[in-house]
Amino acid sequence: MKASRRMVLVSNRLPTTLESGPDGPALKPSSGGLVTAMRPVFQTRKGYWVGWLGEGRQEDVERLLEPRAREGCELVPVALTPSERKGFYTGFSNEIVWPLFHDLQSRCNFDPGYWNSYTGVNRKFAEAAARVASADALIWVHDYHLMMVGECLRGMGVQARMGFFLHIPFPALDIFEKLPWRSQILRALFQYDVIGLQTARDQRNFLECVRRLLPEMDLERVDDEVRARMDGRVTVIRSFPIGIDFDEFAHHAKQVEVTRRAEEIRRELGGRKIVLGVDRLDYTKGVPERLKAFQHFLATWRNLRRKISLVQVVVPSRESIPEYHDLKMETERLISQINGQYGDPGWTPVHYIHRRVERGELVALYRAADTALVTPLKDGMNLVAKEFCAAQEGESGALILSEFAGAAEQLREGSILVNPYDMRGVAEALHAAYRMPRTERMERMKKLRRTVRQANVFRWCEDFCLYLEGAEAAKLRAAS
Ligand code: GDG
Repeated sequence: MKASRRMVLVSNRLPTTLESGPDGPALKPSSGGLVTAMRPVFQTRKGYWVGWLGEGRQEDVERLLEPRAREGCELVPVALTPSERKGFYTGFSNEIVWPLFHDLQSRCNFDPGYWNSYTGVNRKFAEAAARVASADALIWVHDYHLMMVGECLRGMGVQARMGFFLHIPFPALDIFEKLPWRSQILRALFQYDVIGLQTARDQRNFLECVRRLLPEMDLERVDDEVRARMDGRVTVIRSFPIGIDFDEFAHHAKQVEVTRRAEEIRRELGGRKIVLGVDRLDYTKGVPERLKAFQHFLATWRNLRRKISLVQVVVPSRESIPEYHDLKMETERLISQINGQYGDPGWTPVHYIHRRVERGELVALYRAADTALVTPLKDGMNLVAKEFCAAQEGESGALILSEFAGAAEQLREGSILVNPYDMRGVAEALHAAYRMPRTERMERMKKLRRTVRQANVFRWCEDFCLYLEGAEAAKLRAAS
């Protein structure tokens, strides 16, 4: 049956994952930035969301999804075999595209066998989307796992408007060129009507690759968008920096129980200054580098040793990949080294939380923190930086932000920008944040909050959808 509603989201994961619990299989919220961003959008727009639900039996999947379908949000699960998961997800997506697009080419495993699995699974996602998409549907495909879905859909005769949004960075030409399947992927992307990237940096890189690898493409810049023409199709390439649901975060942060919990955290940490890190376990997030910078800080400013603690939340992720396991070991080794070297019975320098914390606890941590240390080696955007600002009810927290996070383009003014590879620089930024007068911190945070409030996730979605709907919608907006 075809859908009467119009939006068909397609992403690797659905917003919920099937997991086995004490009472049998249950649906748990999925983690990660894409799901955090898309969940509020999906709740307001309704429609279909096509993605992988996790490993489970078909009858459990159907039974658990049924109540959601009645609410009008239909989740369309794509079943994958273990070997498909390995070749498509663990292999091509996370051992090739993820490290390469984050400029970490030495971590890539260019196993030629992964490509077939990637294209085969992309076809499966396309088939699932085609089953529910009506002719007037807007199909919105997300992220690096699914770059070939548009081409598959066109091959099946789907004429609907289609957009693609890349949540991770797009690399510079000399890095992208290393991808053995560079031309197939680049060409396939032009089956979409809109290609959305996070930042102007990504748009620049993408265009440089197109100019070199697809020289027949006719490119025309119109303000901040670029129109690409080939074989009678026009594709718009533009940056759409993703945001968060600011009001929801700000509202949540003001709740009595969150306020109480934030005070409790402060008390539990002995009233010391709290520096907070929140990351998925991933080598792009720069956690070991951050720990070394904190170690350098403690070694340099001896007088501040008992006055500050780092709380580092690390959410388990991609545990089937050996590199991620090694990273966990390295992180834990560094934490125990710092705590062993500097801690004493009344003070633990690094508090380590290795699990997904509840949303309320996360917001309480954001509120309790004096400084957020967000230092990815490279990041598409980084929502943690924005969430921290939204939760700063007292408006006095300091944000130390990597210049290689996409968020740095918008949050330059107000944050303390650092090079995450520069241990001394990050330690100095921590010291600057510690010493910064409250009035300056408040002024900076006010600016940050204004930016995050304005460029929120609904605005992002609206902007993207306007382009997805086509030239007519864009003209109407311009005229209004
Ligand atoms: C990709 C891109 C881009 C984290 N720990 C917990 C928890 N989280 C939530 C955060 C945040 C999300 O996970 C992480 O988002 P990021 O943006 O920081 O990072 P990625 O997962 O790598 O996301 C990224 C994003 O897509 C969106 O386009 O910004 O650059 O890599 O929302 O709050 N949530 C809960 N407990 C935790 O312990 N509840």
